[in-house]
Amino acid sequence: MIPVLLIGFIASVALSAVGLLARLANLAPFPAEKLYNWATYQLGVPAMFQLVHKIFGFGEGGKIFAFVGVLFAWVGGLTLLGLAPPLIGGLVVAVVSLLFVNPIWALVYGLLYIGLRFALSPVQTDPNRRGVLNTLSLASLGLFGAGVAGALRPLFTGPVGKTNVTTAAANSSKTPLLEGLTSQDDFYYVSINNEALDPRIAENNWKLEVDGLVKTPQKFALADLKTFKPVDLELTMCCISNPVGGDLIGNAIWTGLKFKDLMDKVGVQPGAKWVTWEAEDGFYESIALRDALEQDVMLAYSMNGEALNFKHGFPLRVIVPGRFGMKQPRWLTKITFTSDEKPGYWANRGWSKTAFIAPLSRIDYPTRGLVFKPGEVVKARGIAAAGNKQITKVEVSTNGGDSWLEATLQPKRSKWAWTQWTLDWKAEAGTADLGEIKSGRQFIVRCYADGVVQGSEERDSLPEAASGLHRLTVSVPNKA
Ligand SMILES: Nc1nc2c(c(=O)[nH]1)N[C@H]1C(S)=C(S)[C@@H](COP(=O)(O)O)O[C@H]1N2
Ligand SMILES: [Mo]
Repeated sequence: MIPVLLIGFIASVALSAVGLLARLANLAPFPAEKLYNWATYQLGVPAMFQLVHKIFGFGEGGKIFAFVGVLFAWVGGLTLLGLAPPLIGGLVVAVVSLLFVNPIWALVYGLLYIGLRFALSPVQTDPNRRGVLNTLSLASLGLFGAGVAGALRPLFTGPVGKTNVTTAAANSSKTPLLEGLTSQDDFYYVSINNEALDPRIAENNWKLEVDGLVKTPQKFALADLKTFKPVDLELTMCCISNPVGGDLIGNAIWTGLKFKDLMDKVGVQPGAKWVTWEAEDGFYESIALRDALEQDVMLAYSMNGEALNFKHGFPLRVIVPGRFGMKQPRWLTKITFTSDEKPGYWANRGWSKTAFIAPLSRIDYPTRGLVFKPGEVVKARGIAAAGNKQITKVEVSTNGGDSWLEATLQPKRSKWAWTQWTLDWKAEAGTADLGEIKSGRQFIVRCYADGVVQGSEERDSLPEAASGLHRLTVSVPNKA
């Protein structure tokens, strides 16, 4: 028994290693990857995606939907027809569902699975099969429970995060957002905590403490902070770990007070050179006082006219224009003025200390793999951002970089906001041989920041943010 297992284990490790080496040396494709591509195709994922895309217009989300939907349909179908052990089916569904951070999906798929089970399974009388069916029911029930719990959670979180905002730019949640803004619900989320463990601060129990090299250390309730003159700032926030073309980036109008106004109130002493921010979850960051003043740092309590929700930092977060998200603590509890620097949570773990946003650009449409007819007009669009530099031009290539077309830039409302770009391209059959997709067209985008072209060198996000150009391939089949 043991030797067989051991041999199997050694064999699979060796096979994987050989496969990986061959792949790294560009000798042969990694078998697992090949298998994945083949299976994806055979199971009908691309067809399902095209359908989802046509009906709902989803891009990346549609792919996940198609992949998981198809997987579940197969797993569920095979299981219920008695062609695969229900335990395996149930486990696959459970694991894939839980991989979705949003438990609502677990509910949706749980229901689907239960529905399929009843629709497809004939009345079982064979006692041997009853055991497996029970396992299946238990798995479905577990999923269903997780989904219900997730769906009900907002009911128990209370109204604490929903205070009103007073500024003119405030949008009620019913008013559609201005073009180019990301809603609080859609805004990306990154945290050192598990989301369930993020702080949920009650307004009554919270005060912002300001001390260190100041004349009068003070504590401010949220209501006190709202007596300062409110300012609105439209600003794009991005995580330093955002991959090229990734979606850990969003743009919102932040409302709060100027950090400078708070400084004037507490009276900063001459020896103060650094500001340290501390947050409820133990996160901390710092910035040179000079930079904090130059760069219009603010303390925000609202986002697109709504109070910050728990996820995005209720009651107060720091906004540091031009820097990555890691410089902008949420759930702020304490500000200390010091003579020395206290490097931040992520800086202490090898990430950039200054975290300036480097020029980046992204293609939002078309998404990878879309199919166009020759002559069809493709309305390409995307975003570009460069922190404290200005986007002066965006160029798009539809032929893998052989030539570049200039995109149209949308007017911006704020120098700290991303620039949206558009480009109409009349689809032509591809000429480049891009492996699998013979008539593929490779789209690439690049931006210019203060007149300088974005670097194309490819680099991972640690420690200074990812670099490289966003590229993706669509297909334009030749007329038959
Ligand atoms: N207190 C606290 N603030 C934090 C973090 C955190 O984990 N804890 N993460 C930072 C990082 S790395 C990013 S990218 C942004 C993300 O903010 P968002 O989730 O509201 O988009 O918050 C920053 N502020
Ligand atoms: Mo981040």
